[in-house]
Parts: sequence; C-alpha cells; structure tokens
Amino acid sequence: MTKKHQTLGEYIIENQNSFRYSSGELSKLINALRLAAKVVNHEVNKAGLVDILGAAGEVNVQGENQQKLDVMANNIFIETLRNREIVCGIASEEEDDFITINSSDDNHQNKYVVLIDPLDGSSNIDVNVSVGTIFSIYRRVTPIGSPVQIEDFLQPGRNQVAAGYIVYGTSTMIVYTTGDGVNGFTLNPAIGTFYLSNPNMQFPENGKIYSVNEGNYIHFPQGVKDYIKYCQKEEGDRPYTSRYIGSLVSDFHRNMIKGGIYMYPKSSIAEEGKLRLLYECNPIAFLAEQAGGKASNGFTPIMDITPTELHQRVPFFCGSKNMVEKVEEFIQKANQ
Ligand code: AHM
Ligand code: MG
Repeated sequence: MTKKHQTLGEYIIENQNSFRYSSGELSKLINALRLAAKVVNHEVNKAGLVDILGAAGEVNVQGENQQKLDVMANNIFIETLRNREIVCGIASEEEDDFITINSSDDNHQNKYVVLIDPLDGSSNIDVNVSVGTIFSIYRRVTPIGSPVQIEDFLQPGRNQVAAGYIVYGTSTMIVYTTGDGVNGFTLNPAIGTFYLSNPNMQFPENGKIYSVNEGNYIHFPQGVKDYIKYCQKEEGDRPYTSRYIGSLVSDFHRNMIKGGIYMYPKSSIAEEGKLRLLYECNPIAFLAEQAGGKASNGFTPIMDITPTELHQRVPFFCGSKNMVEKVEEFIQKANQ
C-alpha cells in the first residue's frame, strides 16, 4: 500500500512482506542504496564548484586527491554495500570484472548480487545536466556459502528481484520496483529524506515524444530510419516531438511520465548500439514493464535475452507500449 507523505524508510519497512522473497535482506540492501544515493547526490551537487574546489586529478585545499565523479560514485556504492555485508557480489559498469564480497566470517551467506551503473550520462556533469545511477538486483544462482561466480551475474533480466534508478536532476529522486509496480521518491535535501512523490507510476500507452541521437541517423538500420520518418510525418496525432537529453535515466524518466520512446539502435558505427544490457537496459526494461511500458531490441523483449558477457551491449527501444510495438513493426518489416 502507498500512502502520501510516506518516507522511503517507512515504505521499505511497510512493504517488506510484499517482496517476492521476503527476509529483510532486500530491505537492508535497498536501504544501503538509499544511503549511497544521498552521498553521491551531495558530491554531484558540488560539481559546479569544481573551479573552486579543484578539478579531477588535482589535489584540493584539504590535501585530498580529487576523483572524477563517476569514479567517486562507483567507490561510494561499492563501499556502502561492502561495509554492510548485504550482498555477495557486485558488477559495475566501471569495473572490468565482478567483485566478490567476502563476509567477515567468510561464509558468503548473502544471497543477492547487485549490478550497477554508478553514474550514467556522466559527460553531462560538466554542463550541469542531470545524470543518474541505475541498479539491478538478482538472487544468486550458485549455492549460498560459496564465492559468487560469473553465472550469478549473467542472468536474463526476467530474473531481476528489484531494479531502479536515482536521477540527480532539478530534484533528486529514487524510482524503483520490486516487481509490484513502480514508485518514485523525491529527496528533501534540507533534511536528507526521500518522500513518496510518485506512487504507482504508469507509462501512458501512447506517447508523442521520441528520444534518439539523430546525429547518427545516416548510420541507423533502414527500419529505424523509417520509424523516425513516421514520427515526423504529419498525420493523426503526428508529428511527434523530439527530446534527447543524452542521459538515459532522465530521458526515460520524462518519457515514463509524459509518454514516449527512447531508442539507441545498432548502427554502422556501433554494431550492437551503445548501451549495456546488464547495467542499463535490463533494469530500465524491468521498470518499463512494471509501469505498463515495453522494452525490446527490435525483435525480442530485452529481459528475455540471456547475457553472454558482463559488458554486453544491445540495441534498445523502450517506452510507451504502442510506440515500442510500432518501431518493432518497422524494424521487422525492413528486415524481411
Ligand atoms: P555512459 O554509460 O558512458 O554514460 O553512456 C550512456 C549514455 C546514456 O545515458 C545516454 O542515453 C547515451 O549514453 C547517450 O549517448 P550518445 O551521446 O551516443 O547519444
Ligand atoms: Mg552508462
């Protein structure tokens, strides 16, 4: 149940028993992510002061080495999870390989793994445009009590237990799902508390916004070019509006509220597109489906793809149900 003015902390406690696999462990894990989000938010908010506080790579006035924000966010999430001993493994877009988390008694009793893109869209930081963190949680598939293995991370998105994002925007929000709808919480920065602001978020079935890097148009497959032309055509409720921030979390967040489609197709310059299946596409796809939207690679639902490697990329079409079905139609027709 969702109540207005509820804090995220209260919501987690009240809804603990409705989680698919309730034991309190997942609640603790989401609490840890909430804490790390506040720390990262604090750092992101200081980004504009870089000339005053010192740029990445420099030593600041306190004698501290300044880290790039994406490196810092990566460390904050990993250390927060590691210190609390609530996961058995972490994979991050910023790390080459997965990390095994040893518990203090070394018996690996935790059952969850977290996959994370600590600061997505980080090229936007220098220009004061919103960025985000994306996370995805699975139950391990190898036996509890042993160190995690690669197969614990290479699971289809359908196996996700929870997923969400934090958007560091005009206000900072956590939006997440545990498989029972999507809820959004907004941070009151004065007191450091997230409040339930967007209960039961729903994608409109149709939308009028398409979000794609049109600078790559000539490199796109024919079906995607045809769909873009369809979006621009004057007919019925078209032409649609184009909006592209270049920050997946923000583009997705807006489209979920207003109705729209986000696309990062494959192209002649990026064979499998750009976005990562495990850290970006699967968690966003889980949220999309939970909110009544869809996510596809043009042929198959994103969450039905069995990953073969940690940093695998995949073409990505995600948003309002009817818009995703329409782009699939164009892609599949051009492919015949
Ligand atoms: P990143 O993980 O290196 O930050 O890249 C992911 C970002 C997405 O947030 C965004 O939608 C996309 O890259 C933009 O890419 P492009 O500049 O090619 O349009
Ligand atoms: Mg990213």
